[in-house]
Parts: sequence; structure tokens; C-alpha cells
Amino acid sequence: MTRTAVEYAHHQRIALVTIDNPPVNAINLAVRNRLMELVREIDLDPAIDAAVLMGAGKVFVGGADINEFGRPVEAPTLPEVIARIEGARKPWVAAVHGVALGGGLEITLGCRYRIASPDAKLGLPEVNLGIIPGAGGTQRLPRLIGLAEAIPVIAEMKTLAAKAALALGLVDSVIEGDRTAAAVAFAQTVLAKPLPALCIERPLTDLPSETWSEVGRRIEKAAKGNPAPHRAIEAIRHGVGHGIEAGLKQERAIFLELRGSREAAALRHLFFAERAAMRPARLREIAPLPLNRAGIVGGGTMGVGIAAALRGAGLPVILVERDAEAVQRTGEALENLLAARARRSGDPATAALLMRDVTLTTSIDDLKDCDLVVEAVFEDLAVKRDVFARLDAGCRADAILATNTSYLDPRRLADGLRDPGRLLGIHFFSPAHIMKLLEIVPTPDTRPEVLATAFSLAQRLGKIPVQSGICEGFIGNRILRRYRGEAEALWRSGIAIEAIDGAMRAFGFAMGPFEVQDLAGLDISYLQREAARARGETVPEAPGDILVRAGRKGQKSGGGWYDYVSGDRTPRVSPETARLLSSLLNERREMASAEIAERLVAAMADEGGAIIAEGIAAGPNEVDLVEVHGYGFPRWKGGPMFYRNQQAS
Ligand code: 3H9
Repeated sequence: MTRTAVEYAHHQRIALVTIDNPPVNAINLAVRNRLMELVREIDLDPAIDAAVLMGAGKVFVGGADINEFGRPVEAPTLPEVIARIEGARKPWVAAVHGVALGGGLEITLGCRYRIASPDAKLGLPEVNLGIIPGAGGTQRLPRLIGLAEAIPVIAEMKTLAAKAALALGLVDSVIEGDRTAAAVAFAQTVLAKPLPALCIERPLTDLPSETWSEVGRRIEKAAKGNPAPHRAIEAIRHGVGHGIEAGLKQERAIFLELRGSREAAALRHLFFAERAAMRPARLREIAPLPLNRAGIVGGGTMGVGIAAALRGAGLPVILVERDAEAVQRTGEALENLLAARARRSGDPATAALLMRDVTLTTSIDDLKDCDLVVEAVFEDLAVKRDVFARLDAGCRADAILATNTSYLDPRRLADGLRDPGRLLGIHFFSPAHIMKLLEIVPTPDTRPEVLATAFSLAQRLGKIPVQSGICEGFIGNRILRRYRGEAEALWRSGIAIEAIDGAMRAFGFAMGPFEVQDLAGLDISYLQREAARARGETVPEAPGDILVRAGRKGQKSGGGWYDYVSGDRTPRVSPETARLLSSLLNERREMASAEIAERLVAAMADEGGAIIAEGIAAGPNEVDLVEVHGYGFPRWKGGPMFYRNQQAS
């Protein structure tokens, strides 16, 4: 029997319309067609008094089908379906569970009533895809819950849990127990009562002009280069000023314009790339190992960030440091991170609860019951090999051993272990409890279930895992090196560092390449170069060597590429740097900002291409995810590989 996208049944004079389009009941053409037919059928059926709209499976509706956005619009459109439900002769009740997002929430706004299961979340995340709600969300939601409450949902991706939605009048009731039975009972109860106004019939009160200014400032700050949040506000305000019909028309026009935009294409690309990364096809059949307790060796910035990330995901952690003093320092740092996290979540009390399952120790033997141990000690092969030898001896034979190395070859760390199949690289990015990227670096010996566990850990941490082959710097730091090299080449050719940094900020990065070096500290790569020189390798003199030797390590020493005044991170052009580096510089010249950015992004994409050709990254999506989630490449430009492709087309 062929499955239909919308199931239809009835029970005690109530029609049950169930969208059944796995995995998330996205509303596509088939769903829209069937809904149109069903509204008509229900209107004409004398045995039906009301209809309940539900979703099959885990969610109500995850939105309009994003797969259709690259193609021309086909009727009936979602606005037409919603208008048809709105004009139905019999009342429709939307019964939401799981999520009602985007078009999923919009369709409920065409119904007379909305009810929700306690687990339900409702939202309009369209701006994350570079579009605005295109089926009435910007017009109906403000009329239902008021502008002040609707704006964060429409333009700032706020989702509302069932309880909050009830308090705002977005849903009429929160239902417990069997969803279908509760929805039928609700529909039967309301039949006896006068019908409430539809969203489109409700009045709308404008906001004071200073509130609009405040909204504008907030959105300007958060949206960066994504035009969608601004355009969402434009649509809302049009409806406020000109009424519902004009508002709906304007919303649709903006939606269709943005749907075809470069930013929307880039954000859709990332949406699908992120989901594909979470569950690589080759690992789908492999069961991950259980993870109930994690250990970390090394309580520096990375170790503490990793501990906060693991603990935040519910894993008890044991952190090993060198001595009592380091344990004390690490404990305080971790407590601060967890407290900040708890404050952000709006529940400060959770910090103490999280800390309760943290063990700080100086003994590596305390890791004997861990399922996973992440090594995050100093970036030195001998030091790390010693840690792994001790872990190999002290940990359970089935425990996974992971290294957080940024540059070292994990094969050299696995070498000599009793079971090299249990080791792999899990490379976090600083700050590890915040940055979304995890580079997962298996060795040829890493067992598939160990690799699958690293991917499932990423999912648990809410991070994006990208598998990398082994090369110096893996995917991300290798591209970073090329990017910095190109920035330095431009500077040597006479372009001012402030022009280069400004160009990359204008492109959408939060900071330019020289500003980032000053923030991270120039001394780290200086020490790496010095270590290579000590090993007898030929490493040409870098400008960073001259700066560090002159005591200019970056922001932390009051100056690096730029000068800084105490307590202020604003970079100031430095005459001292110009003097120190004058022998490396050619005559000053100008280059247009866009050309600078094109040059640097092209360098990233070239290196990405080489990385793919060598089999280090599986494809362009992986490179894009690394750059967007680990290095601040602007999301609405999709990553260097996507961007280059888009420019070429
Ligand atoms: C919109 O509604 C526009 C309207 O205003 C106007 C229209 C006129 N379409 O995330 P998961 C797929 S725009 C197509 O891993 P979870 C996803 O690709 C939309 N496919 O699951 C993945 O496929 P695969 C506004 C979709 O349980 C699978 O479902 N809505 C869609 O962690 C599982 O996804 C949004 O932006 C879609 N709309 O989370 C919501 N959504 O298995 C976007 C998902 O092949 N979606 N897929 O890799 C989400 O936030 C999450 O997917 C959701 C489920 C919370 C629903």
C-alpha cells in the first residue's frame, strides 16, 4: 500500500488529519495538495463537526520542506493552504507535540485553536535559513501574542516551550496523556462555546518608536551580515502600518526575494551539511560504545573547557592535574565556567549541581573507571606519549583514549599502546565549551566503534563533528596557516595590516587575521617555530619572531601587530611594529577591500581543495563546516568552498 503524506480518520464526529511525512513532517507539495482536499472534504461532510490537525511520529511539523527552496514555487502554496484552513466552515484545532517550527507554526496560526503537549516547542527559525516566515508568521503571530513577544520569535529565533506559549495565549491548552484522545476531547468541549477570533481578525497595537529603535539596535548586533532579521522586521512593520492584507503581501514578497538570495542558499547548504555531518552514512550501522564517565588529563584552558563541555552534557568528569596547586587553580577555573554557563541558562543553581560530579585529582589511576579519557596536556610529543603510556597501563582495557592535539600525528601517540585501536584524535576548539567544531581524527588502527562513539559524543555535546585525515594541523589549522601566509604576503607586498583586517571584518569575520593573532598570542607559533629550528628544521624568519623577541606577544603584553592600551582591546596602529618590521616591507600600496577578501578566501579554498584531493577531508562540505564552526567564517557565506563555487556560478 502506498503511504499518503497526510492520513485521515475520524472519531466521534471529529476529523483527525495527521501529517505523516518522515522524518519531520515537512510540508511539501504532496502535503499541501492533500490538506487542500481534506479541508474541502471536511467542510462538506455532515458527519464531521471539527477537525484536529496533528503530526505523526516525534514532531508535529518541522517546517516547510527546505528541499523545495531551490526550485520554483508550486501551487497550492502554504499561504493558500493556511488561508483555506482559516476560511473553513468548521473549526480546526492544531495539536502540537515535539516541535512546530516555521511553516509548522504558521499552519497552526490559521487554525481556530492550538493545543500543545507539555514537551512541545514552537518557533519561527526561518532567519537561520536566510529567509523570513513566508506563510503569515510575521503577521498572525503579533496579532495573537502582541508585537513585543512576537518579535524575538520572528526575528531572533526565540522558541517558546508549551508552558510559555500557554502564558502568552499562543496555545489555548496544554494537554496531558494520549494526544489524540485529549485533542478530540478538547475539540468536543469547544464546540459548545462561541468561536474565538482568528489571528487575522485580531487587532494589533503598535510599539513606541523608542522600542522599535531598541529592536533595531539588537538586531543589527546579532544579525551581522544576514539580511533576514532586518527584513522580518520590515514585514512586521508593514503589517502594523498598512493592515493584515498588505502585511501578508509584503511578507510573501520579501520571503520570495530572500528565498532566491545567495545568503539563503549558503545557509541552506550549511543546514544540510551540518545534519549530514552528525550521522555519516558509513557509521550509521555501527553502535557507539556506552559513555558514562569521562576523564581529562591536563587542566589548562583547553582541559577546563573540555571538562565544562562534557560535564554540561551530563557526563561525570574526573580531571587530572600535575599537583595540588594546579588542581586548586583548575577547580576554580572550571567552577567559573560552569557558573557562567548556569547564569546563561537562567538557572544559576545548576552550577553547584554540575560541580558535584566533578572530581579533581593528581592521580592518573583515578581514571580507571572512565569510558573515555581526553588528553589535553602541553603540545609536546614526548609529554603526550608519556601520558598515553600511563593511561594505557591504568585505564580499563575497553576505555577510549583521545588526544586533543592540534598538530601532532596521533599515530605516533598510538604507537606502542597495548591496543592502538582505541586511540583517536578529538580536537576541540577554544573555548572548548562554546565552539561548535570537533575535528575527529582516527588513525588507520582506530576501531569503527571507537570512531562511532566520538561522533555520538559530538551529538551529545551539541557539536558538529568533522572527520579529518592526518596531516600537519589537520583540516582547520592547515587552512589557517595558508590564510595567515596569504595575509602576510599581502602585508609584505605593501598593504597595511589594518586594511587587511578591515577587509576581513567587512567580509563578515569578527576579526581580521592580524587581530586574531594578537588575541591568541604570537608566542605560541613562535615557540613552535623555535622547537622546529631546535630539531634542525629550516624555518624561515617570520615577522612574529621579530615581534616576540621584542617582547610583543599580542594583547597580553600590551602589543603585538598592534598596540593596545591597558584594559582596552581596541587595536591601534603601532609605529613600533612598523619600525621593527620595516626591513621586511615593500613600499605601501592600496588594494580594494573586496579584492583583499577575495584573495584571502581564495587561498583558503585552494588549500581546502588540496586537502580534499589528498583525502584529508571527505569533501567541500567538511571544509566549509570546519571554517564556519571553528574559525568564524561568516555563516551566511556558506564556507570558503561554497563561496567560491557560488562566485563562479
Ligand atoms: C519554513 O518553514 C518557511 C515557511 O515560513 C514559509 C513557507 C512558505 N525540511 O535536525 P535533524 C530533515 S522554513 C526538510 O537531524 P532532529 C533533516 O535534513 C523551515 N527536511 O533531527 C534531516 O534529514 P536527514 C523552518 C528537514 O530531531 C532530518 O530531517 N524550519 C526539515 O535533531 C532530521 O533532522 C526550520 O528551520 C525541513 N524543514 O531535529 C526547522 N527539517 O535525516 C529545521 C529537518 O536526511 N529543522 N529536516 O539528515 C530543525 O530544526 C530540526 O530538524 C528539527 C528536528 C528540530 C525539526
